[in-house]
Amino acid sequence: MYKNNKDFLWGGATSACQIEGGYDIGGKSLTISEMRPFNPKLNRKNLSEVFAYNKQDYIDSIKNDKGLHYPKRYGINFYNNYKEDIALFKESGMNVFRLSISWARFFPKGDEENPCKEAIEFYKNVFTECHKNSIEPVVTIEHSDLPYSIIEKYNGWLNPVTIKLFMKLVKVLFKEFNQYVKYWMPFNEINTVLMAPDSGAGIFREDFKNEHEYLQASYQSLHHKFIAQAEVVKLAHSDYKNIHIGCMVANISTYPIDCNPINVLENEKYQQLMKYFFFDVMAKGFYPTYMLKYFKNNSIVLDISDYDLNLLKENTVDFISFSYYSSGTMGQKNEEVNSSNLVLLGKNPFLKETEWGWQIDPIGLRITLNDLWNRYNLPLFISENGIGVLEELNSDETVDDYYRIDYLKSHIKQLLLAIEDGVDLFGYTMWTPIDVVSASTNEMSKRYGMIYVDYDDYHKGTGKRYKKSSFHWFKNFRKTGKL
Ligand code: BGP
Repeated sequence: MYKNNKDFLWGGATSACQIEGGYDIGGKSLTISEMRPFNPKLNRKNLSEVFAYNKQDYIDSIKNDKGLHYPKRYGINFYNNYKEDIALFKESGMNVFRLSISWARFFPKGDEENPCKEAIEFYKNVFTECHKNSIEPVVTIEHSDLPYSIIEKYNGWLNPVTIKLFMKLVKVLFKEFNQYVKYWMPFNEINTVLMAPDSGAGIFREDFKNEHEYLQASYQSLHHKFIAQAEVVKLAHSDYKNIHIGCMVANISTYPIDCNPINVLENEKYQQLMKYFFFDVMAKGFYPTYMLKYFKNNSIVLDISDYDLNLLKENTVDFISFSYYSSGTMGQKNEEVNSSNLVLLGKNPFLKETEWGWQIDPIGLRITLNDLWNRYNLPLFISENGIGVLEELNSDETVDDYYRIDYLKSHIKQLLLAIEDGVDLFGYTMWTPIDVVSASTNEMSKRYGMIYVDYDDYHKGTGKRYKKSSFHWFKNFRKTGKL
């Protein structure tokens, strides 16, 4: 179904809370991501600082924001600017735009009887605009933006009631938008529940007696997300045969630091826990043996019913999607660097790294594609790939982002080689077509886009859009097929 090259989806990805703004329009409530302030003193390379918020910080952000700035409430004002942005996407040659909807726009309290009309109208307009510009919208349903009302009232994803609230949202989305959107991903980077349980699941360390309880609650919340994911597949397969459901996992790629079997084994175990587990449950439909062993060895007891096991088995995904930014190494006596915004991994002497310490590894993308295709035999979609850099607009209103061109070019080259290897890949969305607020550090100045947006970390600026060199490069690539 996906093999025809002219139908290959080439484009870019974003998320609602990083672009939309309009945080209180149409009765919208706050989401967990919109409650994290920008901290100018943050050490960008230190992940523990990046994630150093506690429950009280979030609560304070509603009642008393102490003059702090919350960049995700403003995004890049896509809410009002979507027509111009989508026109620019078309001009760049994009034929796919991955975006997410904001749950808190549809059900601000989480459990209302009916959805807000403004939300339905807004996304209908956005999807219509995409189609007018020959762009296929691909939609993520929850992208790190659980409504805080659901956390406050129900304890987020730890409570199985949240599955019901989520399905209520999904029913509205499928009913209203199934004619506009063919490809859906229920969750962005579902594995972030374990690495950032606050934004991934809406649970906070302070609410648990110890680390063990916190970890167990994280796995239980993850299980509820797996169930919700399977319920979405079930609904689509029974009532909406025209749509396809994919899973989305933050791909954590690691190599053993050397060929010492001890390190090779350590790497294999790490890959099971941090990567294969998630794909296995959603693509194969069961909890793998290595995970059951892990739970047993760590005294983690989960509430999983026979209904759940059957649901997972019967409702596996139609395609697999993942984000890919970098890779790292595993093994003993290894110097640690950031590898993406989620985990610390070992340094690889063969790779260069970005300003944030993310190691750049295009060949790793080809390895990952081959690995996932051979393991699951499901169509693949690369839903995020890109480079974050501090950039300023030149006096002639351009940005010469040759490093981004290099990054994208080298990764696209490897994905084309993977297709030659026989991998069934049907789409690639770079992160991002346009500058957005950074997910982890909340900075605007960490820029990923082919289009520069004139806002600073405090949302000061004109909001005007400017084409970077990468925009022209991508446009030419789409026109000529030449990298
Ligand atoms: C992924 C998220 C995105 C995105 C990207 C870059 O984990 O799905 O939302 O922002 O990482 O991360 P950051 O913005 O932290 O540099």
